[in-house]
Amino acid sequence: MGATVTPTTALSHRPVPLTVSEEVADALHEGRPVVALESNVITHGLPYPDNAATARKVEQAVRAGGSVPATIAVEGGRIVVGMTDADIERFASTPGIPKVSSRDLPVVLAQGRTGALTVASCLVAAELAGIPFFSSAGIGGVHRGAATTMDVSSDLIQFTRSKVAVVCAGAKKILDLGLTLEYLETQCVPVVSYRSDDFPAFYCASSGFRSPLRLDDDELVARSIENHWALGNRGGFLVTTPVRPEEAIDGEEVDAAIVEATAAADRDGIRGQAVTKYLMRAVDAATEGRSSRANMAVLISTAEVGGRLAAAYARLRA
Ligand code: PSU
Ligand code: MN
Repeated sequence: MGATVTPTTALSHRPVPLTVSEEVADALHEGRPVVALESNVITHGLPYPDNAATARKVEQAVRAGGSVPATIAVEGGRIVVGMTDADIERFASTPGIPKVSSRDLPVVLAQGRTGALTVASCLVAAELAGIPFFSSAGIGGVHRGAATTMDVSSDLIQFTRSKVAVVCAGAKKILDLGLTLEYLETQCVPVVSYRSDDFPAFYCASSGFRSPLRLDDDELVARSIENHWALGNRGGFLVTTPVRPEEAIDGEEVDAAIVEATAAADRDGIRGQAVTKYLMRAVDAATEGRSSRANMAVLISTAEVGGRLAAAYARLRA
């Protein structure tokens, strides 16, 4: 059972249908920390049953970090904040649930449909629900070859719009991480590496690029986020934490597979929303499942850091 709340934004005339689970609603009401989690990684990121098991472990990791998890999806035209275990199992095992990014959200809601939310659309939902923290492993970014394809993930654009702090393991290794960092700089999105020097690359500990900023102390991270919003910024704040060394993939090992997969995607005419899943599956096949095992591990370890940092932020505001 969940509480039904109907928030309005300045521009909307009719409230967005939003159901918040009782546990999440209670935590928010009492000022306890909550971490929002996406559902597209369940339906499109990993195969069944690994996706369901990982989603549950990600939620446990958020709890281990001291926060309440809120996995978010759209079900029958309502945004659901705080999916149940049964919801997660159903999303994980039902083929064909569509990937819903920010721009798809209004139509999917109007049609009363069901969908899995990406990082971008999850940030929209988190902000509506009043959740200031979100965690995922590899965010979307500027794709390799974007100079001709113009493929830039909506995740990056949404960081400039939603007041939600994002804890992640950098951006996906399949992307052009130099250009991704340039975009974030241009758009004034702070990028802080937590307890490391480098901007990580998802299941690889380093992208080969240093992070613009490093902080080692939870309270300093929390204060920086608070300052970002106190300064009047409308958008998000990126905190990165690298994959654990024992769970990492060697960058060079996976790079040849990525180059090959990117060329194959081009040959096969893969475009738009389908690109990311195609590339990830191709790299996984080439690495005999090593990349998805590392993907699962980094989702879990990142979620624990997200739980800790959200807790530090809640302590500041207590
Ligand atoms: N993180 C993962 N696996 C994924 C994704 C993230 O470990 O599949 C998904 C997220 O939902 C992210 C999306 O928002 O990939 C980015 O897709 P695109 O590049 O089409 O914007
Ligand atoms: Mn894209």
